[in-house]
Amino acid sequence: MNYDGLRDWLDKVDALGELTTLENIDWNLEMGAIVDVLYREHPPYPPALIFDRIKDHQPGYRALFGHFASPKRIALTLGVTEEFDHVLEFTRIYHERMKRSIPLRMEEVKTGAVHENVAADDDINLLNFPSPLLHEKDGGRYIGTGHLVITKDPDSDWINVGTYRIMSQDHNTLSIYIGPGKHAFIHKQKYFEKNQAMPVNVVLGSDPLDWFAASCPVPAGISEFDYAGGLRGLPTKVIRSDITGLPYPADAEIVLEGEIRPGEFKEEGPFGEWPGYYASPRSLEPFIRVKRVLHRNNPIISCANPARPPHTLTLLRAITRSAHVWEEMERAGIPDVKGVWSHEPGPRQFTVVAIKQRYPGHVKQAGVIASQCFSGGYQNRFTIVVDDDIDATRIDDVVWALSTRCDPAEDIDIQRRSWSSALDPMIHPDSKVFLNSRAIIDACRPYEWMNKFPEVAETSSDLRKQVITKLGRKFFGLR
Ligand SMILES: Cc1cc2nc3c(=O)[nH]c(=O)nc-3n(C[C@H](O)[C@H](O)[C@H](O)COP(=O)(O)O)c2cc1C
Ligand SMILES: [Mn+2]
Repeated sequence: MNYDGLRDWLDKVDALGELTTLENIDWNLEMGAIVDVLYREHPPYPPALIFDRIKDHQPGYRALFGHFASPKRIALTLGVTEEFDHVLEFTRIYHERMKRSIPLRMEEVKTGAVHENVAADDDINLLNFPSPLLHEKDGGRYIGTGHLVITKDPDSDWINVGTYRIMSQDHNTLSIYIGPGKHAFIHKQKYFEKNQAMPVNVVLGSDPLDWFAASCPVPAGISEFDYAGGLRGLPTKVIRSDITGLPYPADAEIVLEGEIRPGEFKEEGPFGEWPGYYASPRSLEPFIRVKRVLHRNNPIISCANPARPPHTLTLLRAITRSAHVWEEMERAGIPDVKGVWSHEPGPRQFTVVAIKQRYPGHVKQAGVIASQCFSGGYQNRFTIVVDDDIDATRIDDVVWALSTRCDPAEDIDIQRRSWSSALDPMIHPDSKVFLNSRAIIDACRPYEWMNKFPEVAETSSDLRKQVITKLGRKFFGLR
């Protein structure tokens, strides 16, 4: 293991030169604007940001942004020590790691640092934590944007951990938006069908690997805590709440224990979201009644700032979606997948798959699976299949393939009534049906006359080596 918990992780990120601390900043729009401008302007990998001495809040009560906005920080989190100099290479390493690691059952312990402070019932004041008002048109302060929501399937032992946005309401209630089809949504449906409240734990600040797992499309039935344990090579240490019966990590910064009751709603949103819009209007959503709060001394809340891309989540989303789609394609039996890249400005929505064509129809299979599988299906819009000489991460390469190996009349298929979401800006605000259409684009050389396809006019690899040797790698901007 590369690090031990969030605080050690922060020391290691600092040692990499990728941590900046800012003091005396206002939670009211200033934090959000600083993160937004930095993440849009700073090429290519901005630092992680810690805010301390936040206006109106106790010194030491901190907010962290940008955990996963550099390959080095993601590598630290995953314990990747292999050298890589290309983001697709890193994605392949993560994919291999995912395949090799078997989920490790979480391990129960009795106590942890999170018990340093406990407040129940009337002593609860969630407004003590420095949650930001992130965007100018947000409907409230979002305390949960980089957190864990822990729920249990009422019909089995499955403990799910997901990230679903949470807006502060008052001293002890929080609105939560869980999209249809998400695992906590399915749990909630089951409790509510029996007219029961759903117990829930919320963790605001955790080992970054736990959050990484919570934001990944881990298959139904597998706990993200166990998935994180598998990646870490050590089980996630959890404490079982005597209020909710649900686990929470022993090294959490802040834990909120509570429940969501059927038939109770409060207004939630709007919120600037990952597609880059205030996509869904203010609407009635369920809320969490918090019964007890646990926190470490000087707690750190973990935040994200989704907005017009690029933002704090775009690299994470691109890497995780790409690796999980890659895995699902292999599991579906698609041979010779050479690269998958869900492009940063449209993670999930714009996915490029590179294959080595082996048989007629291979391209279509690859495109349909990539655009409809669990990891790739949610709000997908364009899936482009390219030959393996195309670098799926390079937009100029992809546009070249589209422009020269795709005949729109023949090579674009449209799938209708597919899994979208309330955050899809193309769905009319009055619609309650979150379906979209999507294009699957074949930008490969036609299989049946591939050998007669014009030859690419580029320097051969022997001649390339020759000139690089002559003038040196530096001359060509190569490392
Ligand atoms: C910072 C962040 C915020 C997110 N917010 C939401 C949200 O508000 N609602 C939602 O349904 N999904 C949201 N997601 C996506 C889910 O966390 C993601 O799809 C995850 O895989 C869901 O877990 P599940 O598959 O166990 O449902 C968010 C993800 C991240 C990383
Ligand atoms: Mn899940």
